[in-house]
Amino acid sequence: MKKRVLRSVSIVALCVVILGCMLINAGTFNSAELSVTTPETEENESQDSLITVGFSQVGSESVWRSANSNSIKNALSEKNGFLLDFVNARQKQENQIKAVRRFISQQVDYILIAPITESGWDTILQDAKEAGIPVIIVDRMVDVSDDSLYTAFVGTDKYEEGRKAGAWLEEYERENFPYDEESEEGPERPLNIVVLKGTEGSTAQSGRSKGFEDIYLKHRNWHILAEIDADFTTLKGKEVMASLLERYDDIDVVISQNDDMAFGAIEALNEAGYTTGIDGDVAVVAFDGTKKALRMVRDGIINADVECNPIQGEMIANLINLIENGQPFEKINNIDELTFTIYNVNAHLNSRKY
Ligand code: GYE
Repeated sequence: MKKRVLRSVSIVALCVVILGCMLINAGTFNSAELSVTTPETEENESQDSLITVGFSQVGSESVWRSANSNSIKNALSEKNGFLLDFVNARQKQENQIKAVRRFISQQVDYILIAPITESGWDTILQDAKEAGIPVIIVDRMVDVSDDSLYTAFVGTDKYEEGRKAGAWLEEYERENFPYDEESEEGPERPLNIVVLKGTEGSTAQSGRSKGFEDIYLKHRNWHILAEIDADFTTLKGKEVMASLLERYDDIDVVISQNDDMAFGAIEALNEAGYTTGIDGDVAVVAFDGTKKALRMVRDGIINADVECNPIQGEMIANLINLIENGQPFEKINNIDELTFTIYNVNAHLNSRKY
């Protein structure tokens, strides 16, 4: 009997211990829950102090574009005080308009747009202005009736880049086909050019075309045989170059409005039996200055590469901080650039990150 009583007592005691443990566990669980809640709240609070930025990027059509996206994502990071909503427009303006409309309805603090083409922006920019949201145009420009529809621009001078390509070609001609009074050749010798254009209607296309054309018009013996849109991609660059080679067998120079199209064009030229670059059959001039292209300049496969600097994130972050603090800022911010040839490329190749 005593034994039974003892057993019951010990069972009760065991239950009490188990129950106690459960309660303690429950307590611990609660305090654990609490400790989870606290940082979350802190996170919300600290997120509230971040500057919210909606960014509509062109797409992912080129090496340049990836470098540009990474630069902006790194500079507009949470650790730098920003909350970035990055939207890839996949080369379609309608996607850009949709994204910007969403940014407006979410009342972000700033809107960044890298516009695919220049036209078609007035209405949506007017909406952003009425909502009181500053808009920073990145990389390419917009063509609007009223410049107050955007707050500032950060990018590069595409017209100047086009002129640099023309200036390089003038020098190339002087070095390779010196004027010979005896032989009727020299500047009279025709120089046949084909242009692989970037996305029609984008600043990168129109600026580079116009800049190059202004030099081109000074030379009676330069002939542009064809100018064709290859949308800034390697695939189209190759396709377009192959079709040009079916039509012309006397191309002296290919002007490719970015590196990626040049990679494709060089492949097509090689497959058709042509060599390129220094001492090659066809001279190649490209734009952007990506690492892969600079290696090809070093190896004498591309003659000249006009730099277009995609590292724009820091400049954008600085600009936003100036606006935030009510300090003066420049409306148009262009980044300085170089032209790479075999003579200077080695000094820049190692430090190139993209
Ligand atoms: O040259 C090209 C890209 O707008 C400057 O767009 C940019 C151009 C760049 O895809 O590679």
